[in-house]
Parts: sequence; structure tokens; C-alpha cells
Amino acid sequence: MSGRPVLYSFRRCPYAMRARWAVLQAGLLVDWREIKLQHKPAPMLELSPKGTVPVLVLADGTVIDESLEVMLWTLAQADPRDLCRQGSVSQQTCIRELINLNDTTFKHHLDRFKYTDRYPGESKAEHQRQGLLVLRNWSQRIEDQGGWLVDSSCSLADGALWPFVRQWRIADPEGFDSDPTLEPLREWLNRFLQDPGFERLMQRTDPWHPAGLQPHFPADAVDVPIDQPLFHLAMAEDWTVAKQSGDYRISTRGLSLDQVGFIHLSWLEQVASTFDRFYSDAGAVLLLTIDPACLSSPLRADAIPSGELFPHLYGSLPLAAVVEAEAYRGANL
Ligand SMILES: N[C@@H](CCC(=O)N[C@@H](CS)C(=O)NCC(=O)O)C(=O)O
Repeated sequence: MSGRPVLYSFRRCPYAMRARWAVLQAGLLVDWREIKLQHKPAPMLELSPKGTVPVLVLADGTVIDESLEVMLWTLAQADPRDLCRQGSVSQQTCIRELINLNDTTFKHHLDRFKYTDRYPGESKAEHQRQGLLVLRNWSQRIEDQGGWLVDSSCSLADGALWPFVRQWRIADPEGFDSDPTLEPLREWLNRFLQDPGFERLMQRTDPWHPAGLQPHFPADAVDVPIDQPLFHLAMAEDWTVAKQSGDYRISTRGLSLDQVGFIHLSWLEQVASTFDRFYSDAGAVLLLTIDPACLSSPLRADAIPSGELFPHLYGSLPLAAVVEAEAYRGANL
């Protein structure tokens, strides 16, 4: 046993997709049990007799078997982009209402439009009409709010809905792609589909068996050992701001934690090449030495496109975790 939460999942299920999306956002690693809907594993059914995915089983045995609850638990561990809009009750209400509309009305019409043969006597055209009313409403919202459903940045509502909008598009690609009123919604959906996270959350693995391989999700990531120091190159002026405000919230040169969702870190042997790639023409640069044992936000080493793993911190960097901040000018100086 790894001590990680266990996630029972099914690759193409939109509910499981949104749960895995939240796991990616929070910087967590979970033990990944891919299931076949026709052959659900007995241990899953013992824990959650209703037999739907996703199911998340925590280290203390707690079972979470509703996808929205899985997302909320996951983002309670870390929510570096404030997807849950902690500071705004009205935005939280808006998020709940949007998700509720998706999970009830929209899903109802989506199922009957997509799988009409499973619903004898139902009118495909009528469910298409009703589903499109919802989609057009979301599209208009996205336009009005400046790119996302709740405001001008991604929220829990966006993360919870996009797998279902994707399903609608799969059911009717020509209609979805040619409807001018859906243009903002198409752009919004494409942001999810073109994000590298999409490939990661659609990774494949064999159906789980107790005697087989025990993969984790995301499969390209690994835990970060907490007995080796971590490093971060910081612009001197950003470090000055952090010392005044109490924590450091820059992801990498010119990008904030809020924008990226994690802080880029390096292991010692990666510092010089990171400097050469991104900081060699910068002004005053500091090398921060970080004690990972002093961090409480999740740490996960994620693969960049070349396959190289880099440690990432899914939260702000507390000043107390920085054991040294010294000027850095590259390996050869
Ligand atoms: N309300 C549940 C719904 C989950 C759900 O219906 N998942 C489908 C797969 S997309 C499922 O497991 N169906 C069981 C089956 O088809 O046997 C949630 O949000 O987690």
C-alpha cells in the first residue's frame, strides 16, 4: 500500500474525467484503478454498492463516491488557482448552480440526444433543442464574463462542466462546430482540449486487478523526496515583495502562481540549465534553497514534454521554507 488515496476511474466517463482533472490541478498523486463498467471490481462495490465511478478512497478508509465531492475534497488539499473562489459566497453559489444545471437538466438532455436508442419514445430533436438552450446560455455567459463561466478565469464550474460539453460535441460535431452562437463555448472547450493536461488525464492503463500492476495517476508524475533540497530561481524584486507580504507567489519568470497553478522548482542538477534557458538575460536573480520538509502544499514532480521530471509546488512558498537566498549568475560565474 502506498498510503495514497485510491481512485476507481473509467477513462471516458465525464464524471471520472472531472475528478481526474481536479487531481491534476491540486498536484496530488492517487493510486489509479481503471475499471470496466461491465466488470466492476468487488472491492469497489463493497465500498460503494451503487457502482458508479469515480470513487475515491482515502487513507483513513473514507469513501467519496460522487464526482463533485471528489473534486471538492481534492481541491481542499490544494487549490492554487482558487478554483473554488474561497473568498466569494456569491461566486460559490454561482458555481453550485452551474454544476447543478449540468448534472440534472443538461445531462438529462445530453443522454437522450446522444443515446436516443436507449430511450424508446423520446424525441431526439426535442432533447437537442433543450440541450442547445443550455449550451447557448453557457456560451453567452462565457462571452459576458470574459472567457470563463464565472468570471475571467477558470473556476470549479468550468472544470466540472467541460467533459459534458465535450460529450455533446462528440455526439454532434458538425452542429456544435457550425453554430455561431456557440463560438465562445467552442473557444472555451478548446482551451481544455488543447491544454497538456487533457492528454495527461486521458492517459490509458489496463483495467485494474489486485495481482496486476498498481499504477498511479497522473502516470507521468512521481512523488518528490523530502530529504533533498529544492531550488527556485527568483527575480530579486519578486523576493523583496514576498518578504513584505509573507509568502512567495511567482511560478516562474513573469508568471504568477495564480496563472500557472504551481511554482516551478528544480533539483540541484537542474538549476544551471533552468538559468540558461529562462534567466540569463534577467537582472538580479536569486537562488532560493528550499527545505521540502517545511512545505505543506502538495509537491509533485511532473514531466515536461522532453520527459524530464521537474518538482512543482502546488501552493505558495512560505518564507520559513526558504533556508537560503543568494545571488545567482549561472554555473560558470
Ligand atoms: N453522480 C455520480 C454519477 C457517476 C456516473 O454515473 N458514472 C457512470 C459512468 S460515466 C457510471 O459509473 N455508471 C455505472 C454503470 O454504467 O454501470 C457522480 O457524479 O459521480
